Amino acid sequence: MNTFNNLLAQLQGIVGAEQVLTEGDLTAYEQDWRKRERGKALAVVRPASTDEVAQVVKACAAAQVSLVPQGGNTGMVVGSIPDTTGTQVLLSLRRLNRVRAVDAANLTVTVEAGCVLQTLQEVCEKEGFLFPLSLAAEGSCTIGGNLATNAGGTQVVRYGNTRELCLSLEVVTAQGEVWSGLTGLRKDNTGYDLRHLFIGSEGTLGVITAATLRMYPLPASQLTAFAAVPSLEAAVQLLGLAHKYLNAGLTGFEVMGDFALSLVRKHFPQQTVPFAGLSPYCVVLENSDHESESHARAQFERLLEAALEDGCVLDAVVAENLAQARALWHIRESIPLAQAQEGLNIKHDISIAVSRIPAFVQETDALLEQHFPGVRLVNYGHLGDGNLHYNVQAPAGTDAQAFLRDQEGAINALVYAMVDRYNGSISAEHGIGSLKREKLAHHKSPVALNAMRAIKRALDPKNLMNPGRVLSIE
Ligand code: FAD
Ligand code: S2G
Ligand code: ZN
Repeated sequence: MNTFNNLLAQLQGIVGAEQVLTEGDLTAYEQDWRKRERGKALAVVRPASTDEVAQVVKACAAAQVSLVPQGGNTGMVVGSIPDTTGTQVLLSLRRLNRVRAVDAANLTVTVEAGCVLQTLQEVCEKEGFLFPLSLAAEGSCTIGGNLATNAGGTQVVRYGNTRELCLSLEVVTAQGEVWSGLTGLRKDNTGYDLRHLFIGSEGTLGVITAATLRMYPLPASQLTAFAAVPSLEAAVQLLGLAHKYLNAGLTGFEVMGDFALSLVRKHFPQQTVPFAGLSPYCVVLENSDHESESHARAQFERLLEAALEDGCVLDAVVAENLAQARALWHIRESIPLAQAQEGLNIKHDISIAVSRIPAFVQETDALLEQHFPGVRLVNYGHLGDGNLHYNVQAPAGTDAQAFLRDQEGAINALVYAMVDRYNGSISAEHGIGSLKREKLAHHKSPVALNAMRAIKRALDPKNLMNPGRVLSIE
C-alpha cells in the first residue's frame, strides 16, 4: 500500500492534487461506452503537458504500476478503461488538447492528443481547410484515441484511415522518454517509420501526445444523396457507378439495412428517414466537388440517372442545402445510438472485399437465422471501404442480457468463421482492446503474432503500457 501512497503523492506533485482523482463518481473514466464493462482505477491522472505525461510515466514505471491511456473513452473494444484490480493509473489525455500550429503552405496541422476530433475539424475549417476524419463519435473522441485505434469513419473511401492522415508523432515511450518526430515532412526515409508502430497500438507501446496531420483544401461543394436500393448487390453496383461518375469526388458511401433504419425511426421519431419499408437497404453517399455546386449537382444527376436506368436505385433524394445534408448524415450516425437505446447488442466490426460482401451477408444472415431464430440483424456501415457493422440484437421481447450471456460466444464464432472463409478481418476499424484479444490470437497468423510480441517486448519490456490489450505477453 505504501508504494501506492508514495506514487499518488508523486503524481499530485507532477500534475497538481486536483488532477489526481481517487474518489467520487469516476464512471466516465471507468465504464466503457457500450456500458458493458466497468473497471476500477488506482487513480485517474490528468496531465496538461507532454512533460507532465513523461514524468507521470516515469513515476509509474519506477513504481511498477501500469497505465491505461484514455482519450474520449468512446472505444468499442474495452481498451480504454482500467481493469478491475484497482492497481492501474488511468491516464486521461483530455487536458492535453491544444492545436499547436496550422501550416497552410505545408497543408498540415499539429495538434495535441486530447483535442476532440470535432474541435480540430472546426479549427481547420475556420482556416479554410478540411480535416477529413469523420465518425459518429467525433463530438467526444480525441485525436490521440483516433491515432491509437487507427480510426476509420465515413470518409475512408476517399481519404483513408487515421494512419494515412498522420505525417508525424510526438510520443512518450514506456520509459517516460519523449520522442518528438513532429516534422510534418511527407518524405523522410531515415530508418524504420516508427509512427506506424504507434498508430493502431491502442496504448500498448507508448502514449501519443501530439501529431502533425494532413489537411486538405475545402471543397467548393459537398452534396449528399440518400438512395433506396433493392439489394446489397445493387448497393455494390451503385458504388461502382459512383466511382465512375464521381471519381475522387466520392467522399462517403454508407449502407444501412432497413431494420437498422427502423431503429432510428423508432427511437428518434423526430428524424425523417426517407423511403420507409421501400427497400431492404438504403445508401447515403457524398460528392465533394472542387468546381461548384452546380457542377456537383450535374454530376450527381448523371450518376443517379445511370443508376435508375441500371435498376440499382429505386428512388433517391439529393439534399437541397447543408441542413438537409446534415439531416441525412444524422440518420446514418444515429444508428449506433438507436441500437444502444434498443438494448444491449453484439457488435461485429468486420471488413470483407467489397465484391464479396453481398455473398457474405446472404450466407451469414441465413446461418444466424437458422441457428438463432428471431435474432434481429442490424447491418450497416462503411460499404465504400468494405467495412460492415454487422451487429446482432436479441430477438424482440427477450432478455437481452440473458441472450448475450448465453449466445454471444456462439454468434461471434459463427460470424468470425464466415469472415475467415471470406478472407476478411475480424476488426476493421475499432481495434482489439481486451475484448478481441483471444480472437486475435485465434485468427492472426502465428508469424504475425510473434512479430507483434517481439515489438511489444522491445518497446515495453515491463509490460506496463495498457497490459492485456491487443496481446498478452505474460
Ligand atoms: P479511447 O476510447 O479513450 O481509447 C481508445 C484506445 O486508444 C484505448 O486502447 C486507449 O488506451 C488508446 N489511447 C487513447 N488515447 C491515447 C493516446 N493519447 N496515446 C496512446 N493510446 C491512447 N471508430 C471508428 O474507427 N470508426 C467509426 O465510424 C466509429 N464510430 C463510432 C460511433 C460511436 C457512436 C462510438 C461511441 C464509437 C465509434 N467508434 C468508431 C469507436 C471510437 O470512437 C474510436 O475507436 C475512436 O478512435 C476512439 O477515440 P477515443 O479518444 O474515444 O479513445
Ligand atoms: C459506426 C459504431 C460502432 C457500432 O457508427 O460507424 O463504428 O457498431 C460504428 O455501434
Ligand atoms: Zn464505423
